[in-house]
Amino acid sequence: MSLTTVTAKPSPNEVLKESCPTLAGTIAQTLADGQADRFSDDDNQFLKFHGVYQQDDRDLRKSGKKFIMMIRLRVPGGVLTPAQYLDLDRLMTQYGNNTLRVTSRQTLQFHGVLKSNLARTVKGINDTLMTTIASCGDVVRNVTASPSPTIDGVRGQILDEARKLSAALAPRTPAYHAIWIEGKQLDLSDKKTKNFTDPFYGKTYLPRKFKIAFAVPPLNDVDVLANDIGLIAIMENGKLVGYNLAAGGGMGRSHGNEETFPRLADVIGFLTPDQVERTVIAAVTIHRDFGDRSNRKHARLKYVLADRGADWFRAELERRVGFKLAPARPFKFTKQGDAFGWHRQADGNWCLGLFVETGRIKDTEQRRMKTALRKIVEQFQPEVRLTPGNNLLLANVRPDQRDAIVKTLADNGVSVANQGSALRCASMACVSLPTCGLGLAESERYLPDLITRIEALLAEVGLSGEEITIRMTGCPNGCARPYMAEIGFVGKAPGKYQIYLGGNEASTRLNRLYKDTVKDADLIAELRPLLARYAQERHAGERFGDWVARILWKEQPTAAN
Ligand code: SRM
Ligand code: SF4
Repeated sequence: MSLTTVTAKPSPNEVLKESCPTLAGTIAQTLADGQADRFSDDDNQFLKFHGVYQQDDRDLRKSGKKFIMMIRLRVPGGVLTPAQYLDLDRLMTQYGNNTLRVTSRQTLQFHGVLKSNLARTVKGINDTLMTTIASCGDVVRNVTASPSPTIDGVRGQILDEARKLSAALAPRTPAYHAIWIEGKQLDLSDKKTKNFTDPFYGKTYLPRKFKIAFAVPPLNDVDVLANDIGLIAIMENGKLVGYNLAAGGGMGRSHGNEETFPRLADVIGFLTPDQVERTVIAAVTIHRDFGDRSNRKHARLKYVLADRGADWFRAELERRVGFKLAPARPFKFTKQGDAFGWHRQADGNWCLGLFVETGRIKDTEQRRMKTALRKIVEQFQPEVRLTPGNNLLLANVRPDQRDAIVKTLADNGVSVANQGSALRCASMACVSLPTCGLGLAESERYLPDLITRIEALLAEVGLSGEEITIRMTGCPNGCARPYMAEIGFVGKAPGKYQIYLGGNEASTRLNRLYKDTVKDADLIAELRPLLARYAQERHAGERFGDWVARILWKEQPTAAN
């Protein structure tokens, strides 16, 4: 792929952003129009920067499109106060589809909000001192950070850094406040507002989204190398001395387009804590200035790195910050994923890790997770921490509250001692149908049953209780980061998936395509011989993904169709 030239024709999104740098579009007018059940296509693009996606329920398409809104919050580091959680639970019950979706970037989504309820829902979110701005759109998205408060005080420091960066990189448009908080159109009689240009992002914002994550080795619970910028904490004698900066990671690809691919971030160098903000902001400006503005499929920072190289990136970054980056310090990740059950915090309180299957907080007949969480948060006031594995932690629980919390969960069908098999608890699925407009195959609604069948298969081949990371997405965009999993299923068409194999436990290795199109009914038959061989041939303690890399990749270096 050639480097982008400045003469290339800008994509339609670039032209649209430049036409209205306030991002106001005609959102306020459409909100005020009681007859309109939807926003225009242009406003749909602007709405994303406000944290809103216009969708339709794909299950109901046969009887005509029924427009609904998805609202995504911006929650750097995924930490909610008890009062915020309760407000969100109330808003979602009143205006959403009665579920809250924990996302793979540590925030929450409301689905199914009608246009007529959109303004009051977003206002309600702001009233609880949260925001939706820049949770979507061509800007820096929700900054993720290792959610566990249990290990040491360092994570508090890192959370502060994530919040600071998130605030520094938030867009400054006055339109958000006018539309959602004051509930009116942007006043363009003011010259400054009329000629608004974002002081950092400029008139056209970024060429594409931009993602930042903080990780604390040895735990890679944020999948740090899948981000545009990763900050890997370096500790010496129990103290945080700085971060290794990694750049150019990302997952998204498109079927049939070999020029799109998942990529691991390159480790570029070491930063002291006081250098972080300036350097990350400079890295975002490299994306802003060198990202491809003519082809959105080639517009992520990973393609700048892939096309120009990590050495070019380091030199450009050093030129922009005005100092040389120190060499990266040694670090090692050994594990990804979330810690379930009870863990003691450094301050003597406790933290409870809860598995939220496919990230959906809801009530079913057997498991009333939503009800249990509301009761617990009302009564015991724990902090709620969202994880990038779509799960959650209840933090700052006093020792004397533990038993009552366990009982409330049990009364509502959620067992703390037995939250699910190791296989299930390590699984992730993206949203896909019925709300995601890009989904080609089922994901969230399909994976739980498939896991049940894989559990049975593991028992059949003598691997009961084995942990294998399995991630499914309904399309190749990679929202559940399937290309990092030991087994990744990627939707190809309705009822058909690609199978990827060979990620590792630390989430530092991309998997590879194993089969290109497999019918859902045939997935177990495809896995059976592989898992049977793995059971026979593995070394002591060897994970499935490592066996795949050691044996299968040598036998089958390229993908079969
Ligand atoms: Fe994503 C688009 C859901 C994390 C890569 N993603 C979408 C949209 C908004 C579909 C759309 O554009 O119309 C999905 C909304 C579905 C719905 O109904 O809710 C959607 N993405 C999600 C979430 C909710 C999946 C989940 O199961 O949790 C995650 C929300 C994260 C957040 O809170 O900000 C989510 N998306 C990711 C990740 C994982 C990550 O960031 O760690 C990725 C891969 C990493 C990356 O960015 O490379 C990801 N989403 C994409 C892409 C492909 C981008 C690319 O570079 O090609 C798209 C499509 C696009 O942007 O055009 C996309
Ligand atoms: Fe939608 Fe594809 Fe993302 Fe799944 S991976 S939520 S199907 S865009």
